[in-house]
Amino acid sequence: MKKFKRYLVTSALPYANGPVHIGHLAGVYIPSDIYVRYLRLKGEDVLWVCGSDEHGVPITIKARQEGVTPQDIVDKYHNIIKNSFEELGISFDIYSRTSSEMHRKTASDFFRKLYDDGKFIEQTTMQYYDPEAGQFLADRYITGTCPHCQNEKAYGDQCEKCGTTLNATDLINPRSAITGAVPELRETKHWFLPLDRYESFLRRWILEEHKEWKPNVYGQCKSWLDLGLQPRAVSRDLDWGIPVPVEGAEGKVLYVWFDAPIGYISATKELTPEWEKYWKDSETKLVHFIGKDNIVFHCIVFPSMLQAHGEYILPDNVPANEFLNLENDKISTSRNWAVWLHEYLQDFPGKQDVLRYVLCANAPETKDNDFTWKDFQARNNNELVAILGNFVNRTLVLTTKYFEGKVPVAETLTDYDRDCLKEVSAIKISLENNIEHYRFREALKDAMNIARMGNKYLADTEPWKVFKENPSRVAAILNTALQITANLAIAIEPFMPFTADKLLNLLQCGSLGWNQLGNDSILSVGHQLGKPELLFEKIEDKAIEVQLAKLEAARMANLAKEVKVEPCKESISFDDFSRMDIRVSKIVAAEKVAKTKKLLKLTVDTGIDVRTIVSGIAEFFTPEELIGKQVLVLVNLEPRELKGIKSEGMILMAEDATGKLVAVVPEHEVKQGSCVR
Ligand code: B3M
Ligand code: ZN
Repeated sequence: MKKFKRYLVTSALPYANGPVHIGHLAGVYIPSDIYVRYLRLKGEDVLWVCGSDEHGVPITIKARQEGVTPQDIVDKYHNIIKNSFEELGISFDIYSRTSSEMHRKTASDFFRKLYDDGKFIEQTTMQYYDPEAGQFLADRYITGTCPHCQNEKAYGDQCEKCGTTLNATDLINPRSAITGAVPELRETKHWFLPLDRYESFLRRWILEEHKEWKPNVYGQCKSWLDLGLQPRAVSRDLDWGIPVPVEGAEGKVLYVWFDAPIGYISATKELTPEWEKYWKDSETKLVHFIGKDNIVFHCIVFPSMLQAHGEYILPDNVPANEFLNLENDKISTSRNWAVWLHEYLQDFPGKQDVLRYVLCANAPETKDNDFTWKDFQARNNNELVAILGNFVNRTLVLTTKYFEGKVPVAETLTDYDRDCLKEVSAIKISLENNIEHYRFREALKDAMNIARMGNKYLADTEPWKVFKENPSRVAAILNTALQITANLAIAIEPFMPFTADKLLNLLQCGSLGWNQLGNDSILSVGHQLGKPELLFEKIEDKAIEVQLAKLEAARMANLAKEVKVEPCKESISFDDFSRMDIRVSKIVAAEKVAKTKKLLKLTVDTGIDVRTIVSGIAEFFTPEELIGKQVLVLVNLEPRELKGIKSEGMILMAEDATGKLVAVVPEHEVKQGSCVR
């Protein structure tokens, strides 16, 4: 591996059209935070930049929906995102935004240089135009049916159902997302980056020189390159974005995917006057952390832009992750199927590291993965509490009990003691190797293995049994366990910085550098430790149920949105209505009709008589839960025979969002036989 002088790390700029959820965190921000914290602990020269992506059509659409300006939208979400990242301990060196003046200038100049150097082609093409709204319809402003999978809600740039990248003109039955109007084609001029000219460079650079990239990233690049690259428009007809900085480009802005990655450069400029060292010197290692839907932009489009510009370095790696699902379903902002970071922080105060831990342990590094609240609870209770917390607590409590919280002297160490301390050094090598190859789940396991080993060490040496006869042996054991604990504080810092801090505080230690990891005498004899305190607490079922109920509410709301309301029937006279005799009745007996799935035989007291009704509700009710229930019955419906049973009347039911039948019942008990009118 090439040795670099410094690092520049970037993380995908989140769109400022909604808050951040656990999918973003697991895919991009937690892994990059771990990586950067690790580099900092090692004393490397590293900058980490990020910021809000504030341009693009989704933001203007959201603004329209809410009746506010795009600036209002980005201001609102930029703040929510920025604050919640901070609270989770995501330690960017700068979190900027693409609506900043610095960015406008940087992106503008970048475009202008490519323009002046003749790197674009100008083309007049036919684009959809909404005659009612009086504007061209870019990307998500146009919806229609996907020609590949028939999804009726595909966008002008992409079908989210089958994942295909589309051109607006590919859509069947195109509609304007603004007015619903049928759009018409009109001529408009745009600037295109001819990606085909960079194909051979990209092939060499990625396919030959970066075979070490993750298989999911390498594979996606290869299939794009094998399909052949086309020129891509880098401007749009839109009134939100960075104006195209050339003559005759009124009403046109830079395409959001042209300006957004330049945001990495603008943010670095904002951060330090030495920004060029990080962007223009081949001794800088540039790493882009992104999600899989951004691969093409970071591996094909942006590198072509950088190459066209000529002054910039290219990324050394683009460790993209796959997607995280939530309770077996795709995370979706529009369906509110997500765990939102700012809500998590409210619901679980002080538990930042639990989320960081679970999302790293379960990160979608090689394939899509699933987050479930049960797993969240189990990992907290069985791993953080039972392994990490337990080891630290036992060590500190025993030291307090036997040695007044002072690091005891280890006069003689056994081979086993020494092996355990040595094992930390072995773990360190594995941990570093895993982080440097972007395998954060494995790296986290390594760190936790130190705690696992510590627990085993205490269980094997049983200091609580030995103390009476051999206190000096216990001193050696606890000295060893304390040295392991101090090492643990270093190893977990990149993953769980809050816990690492707490632990250092319990040990009454200042911060420890990465080079101390593997040191078997970090804590000197006689050093006074703090008062033992638990690092983690159990998460009870109740807290998990609250979260599951939230999701269930979202699921029901989505179903309700999908249910089509039947059109109104023809009107009837009052007489027609009065001919129906509906009575409040009580179900007094119920049983399944043999050999049927759907039918229940009900005995019903209508107040007039007691009769039999056969009802097709067996899938929704057990006989037991019906007995004693008051319902409404149409009593003068012509009797009919079902499975050989005479049925006299019908019970009134409504269908809920899931298609389940629910009984229509009086608000409180009324006399059987009361008329409904
Ligand atoms: N805002 C897309 C996304 O959040 C986009 C990333 C830009 S990175 C330069 O998925
Ligand atoms: Zn599709």
